[in-house]
Amino acid sequence: MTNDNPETVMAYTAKDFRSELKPIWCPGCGDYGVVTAIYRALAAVGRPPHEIAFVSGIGCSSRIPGYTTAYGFNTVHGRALPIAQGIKMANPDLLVLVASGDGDGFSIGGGHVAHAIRRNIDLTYIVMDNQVYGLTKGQLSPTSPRGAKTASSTYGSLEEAVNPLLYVLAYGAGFVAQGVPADMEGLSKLVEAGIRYPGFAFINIQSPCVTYGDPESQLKNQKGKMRKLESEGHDPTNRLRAMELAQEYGQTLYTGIFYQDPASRPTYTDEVLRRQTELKPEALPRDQILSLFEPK
Ligand SMILES: Cc1ncc(C[n+]2csc(CCOP(=O)(O)OP(=O)(O)O)c2C)c(N)n1
Ligand code: SF4
Repeated sequence: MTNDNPETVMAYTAKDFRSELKPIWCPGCGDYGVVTAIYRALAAVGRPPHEIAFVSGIGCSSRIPGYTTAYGFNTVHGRALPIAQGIKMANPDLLVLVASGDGDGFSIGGGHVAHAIRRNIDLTYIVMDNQVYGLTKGQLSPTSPRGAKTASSTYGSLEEAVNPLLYVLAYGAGFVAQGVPADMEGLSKLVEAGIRYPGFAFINIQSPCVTYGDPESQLKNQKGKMRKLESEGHDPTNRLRAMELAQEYGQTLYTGIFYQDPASRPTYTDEVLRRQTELKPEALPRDQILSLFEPK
């Protein structure tokens, strides 16, 4: 099953996906660029807002669903993925996007990532990785580099950072990419490619926190630092090479698609639907099942 529903692919502009809610991020926060890239990607994909569900956890970055015209669910810290999986399973035709921060996604919610990946649920998982807890005012996050001085590591972090790219590749994610808001064109295309990928797609976005983040990682420095995988001649179907490149996380700012599985594996939803048809040909159609729950 893919994210495209040809019956409802129409012409949209980025504006159609922008809600009336005005973002309250700090001026200069990378998340402004991320939401703009998402508007553009959704316009390119062409599904109407009412066919899209956008789920998030808690954090500055998790405000994103509210700034779009899609159905939104700002859930609880770290639990965006389980809820998004349930939404997708109950509504296989919905296009489901998930937004997290690095804390939301790889600290409190880290345990859920592996399971969403191994089930290959057709979700686009966007993590705004600013290497700090922004919303709670600048504590150490799982992707903060060793030595990072934050509100909760005044003398410098003693811990190694989690590598989100290597983590999802190790669990077998079929689509793994990294982008930066400073490269709006490139980031919009990555988000679009992630949405179009028929399975679990992960996009790590280095989205700087201007208030508590490392001054070196800010937007103005991103263009000079980024190295496009495409220009480096990387073959995105080579998973082992993708893992080698992913080891550079925190040192080299690679952008683009690290890995895209050329053979599209069946998603969990595909498998369930197939088994329902093959093993239970006598199963009731969905509307008849729902009618059983209606009050008499
Ligand atoms: C169960 C629970 N624990 C802790 C918190 C406090 N809390 C809210 S957001 C957050 C971390 C935010 O960091 P991140 O996920 O990286 O997102 P950012 O704000 O940087 O975008 C924490 C610890 C909470 N809301 N719920
Ligand atoms: S605290 Fe950081 S992450 Fe949160 S809105 Fe401000 S700049 Fe963005």
